[in-house]
Amino acid sequence: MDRIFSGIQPSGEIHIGNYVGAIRNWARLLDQYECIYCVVDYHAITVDYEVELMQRRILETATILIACGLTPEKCIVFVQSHVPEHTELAWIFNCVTPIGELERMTQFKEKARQHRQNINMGLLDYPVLQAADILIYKAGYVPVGEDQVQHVELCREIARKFNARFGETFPEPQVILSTAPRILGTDGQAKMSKSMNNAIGLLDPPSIIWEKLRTAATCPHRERRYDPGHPEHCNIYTMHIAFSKPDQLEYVEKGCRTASIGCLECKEILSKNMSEELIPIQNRVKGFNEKPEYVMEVLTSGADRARGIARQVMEEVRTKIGVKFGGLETKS
Ligand code: AQP
Repeated sequence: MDRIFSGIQPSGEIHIGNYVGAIRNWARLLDQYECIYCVVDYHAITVDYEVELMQRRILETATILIACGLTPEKCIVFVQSHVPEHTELAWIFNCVTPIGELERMTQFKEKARQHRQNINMGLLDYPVLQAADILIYKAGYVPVGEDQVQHVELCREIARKFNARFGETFPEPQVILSTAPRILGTDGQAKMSKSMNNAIGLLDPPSIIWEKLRTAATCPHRERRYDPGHPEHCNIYTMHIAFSKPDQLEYVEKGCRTASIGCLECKEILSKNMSEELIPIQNRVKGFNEKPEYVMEVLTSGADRARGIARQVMEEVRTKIGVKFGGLETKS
């Protein structure tokens, strides 16, 4: 079975962009691949964060993954910092990665703009650690949202450079995109993001979902109720693609183009479908919150299983780069 790796940062409340762009897709791939999913806490410390909140965020994120169906019977779920081989391999990858490649990453430029007071080395190095996350498991596939495609391309380049310098070791992983790889925020402008005030939370109750959708931006070309709209330019329609069944999708698409339905009706249908899909997940999260020891156990055994693979790959890497004392005795 081919292997998949993907990760999510415990950097805030998980939102429906994370869900339809990544997590739901991860669950759909469980039967076809050997899957390894990770809460990437070391990535989340590249921007300012509240230390007291971090542990709760890690547990909340892991709980959501398990509630979305990523159970230990079907995949490995663990926390990045519990497997130190990730950061060890990242150091080695640093030594084959040109700085210029990192400086041109769109996410780095955006984050550097957002966090001018804290443009640290980790922010620049983020994609190298991400490449190590993927390649320490020799994963062939990486299911992510569209915003991460550039990083996976760099991961492939890092694999190529390492292989060219030290011999064939790593695969060049391919991206797997979901059917909704880019959800914009409720502002209809920027990508929906944990760190922006534009997200619909995966744990939002129906009343909050409706309130956020009711006031969310729609097709920018449809100024009045009787103007025909352009669903392909409307973030609400993109969310319909993610949450609505084909017949309803057709109804809102035609209704929008012909102005036979208004944006409010379109949003009501979406709000209902979204809540219907999220409520069972929210109920499972509530159940897991009552037994946090179960989630901790899943993460502990997940880290053990992940480490079993990561240790072997690091041994191979140390040998290939010439630092391993293969059979040589050290003088005391
Ligand atoms: N708006 C989105 N639409 C589709 N997919 C998305 N993803 C994130 N936002 C959207 C995908 O979710 C996975 C986990 O993302 P992440 O937590 O590792 O980091 P991110 O992409 O930086 O997510 P955020 O929400 O924007 O977090 P912050 O604000 O902390 O930077 C990834 O596969 C991502 O593509």
